[in-house]
Amino acid sequence: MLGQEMLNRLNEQINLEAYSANLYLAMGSWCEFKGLNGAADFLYKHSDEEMDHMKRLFKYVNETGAQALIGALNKPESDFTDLKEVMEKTLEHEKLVTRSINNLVDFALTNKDHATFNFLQWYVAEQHEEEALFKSILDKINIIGVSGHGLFMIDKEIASLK
Ligand code: OFO
Repeated sequence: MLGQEMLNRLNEQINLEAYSANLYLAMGSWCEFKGLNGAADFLYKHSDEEMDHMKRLFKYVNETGAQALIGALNKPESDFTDLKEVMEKTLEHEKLVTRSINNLVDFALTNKDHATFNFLQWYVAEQHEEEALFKSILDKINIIGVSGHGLFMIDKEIASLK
C-alpha cells in the first residue's frame, strides 16, 4: 500500500509525463510546420513514449489499490528560434525529469517503500537512455549546424533515430 505522500508524488510524476507528451507534440508540430518532417516524426514518436511512461505509472498506482489522477497540464511552449533550440530544450526537459525521478527514488528509499523503489528502477534506466539520445542529437547539431544543407542532413539523421 502506498503512503499518502508517495501517492501524491507519483501522481505529480504522472502529470509531468503527460506534460512531456504534450511538450514533444508541440515541438513536433513546430518542426512539421517548418518542413522538418524527420524531426517532427521523431518528436511525435517520443510523445507516444511519454504517454507510455505516464500509463506505466498510472497502472502501478492503481495496482496498489490507490487512484491515479489526471491533473491540469501547463501549456507547452510552441515557438522556437531553430531546431537547435528545440533539441536544447528537449535535453533540458529530460534533465528535469531525471531530477524528478531521482527525488522519487530517494523518497521511496527513505520511507522504506521497496516496491516503489524497485518499480522506479525502470525509469532510472530510461532517463539515462533518453538523456544520452538527446545529447547525441545536440552533438550532431553542433558539428553539422542547422543552416542550409546542414539542416537537411540533420533532419534526415534525426529521422533515422529511435
Ligand atoms: Fe522522456 O522520459 Fe518520460 O518524461
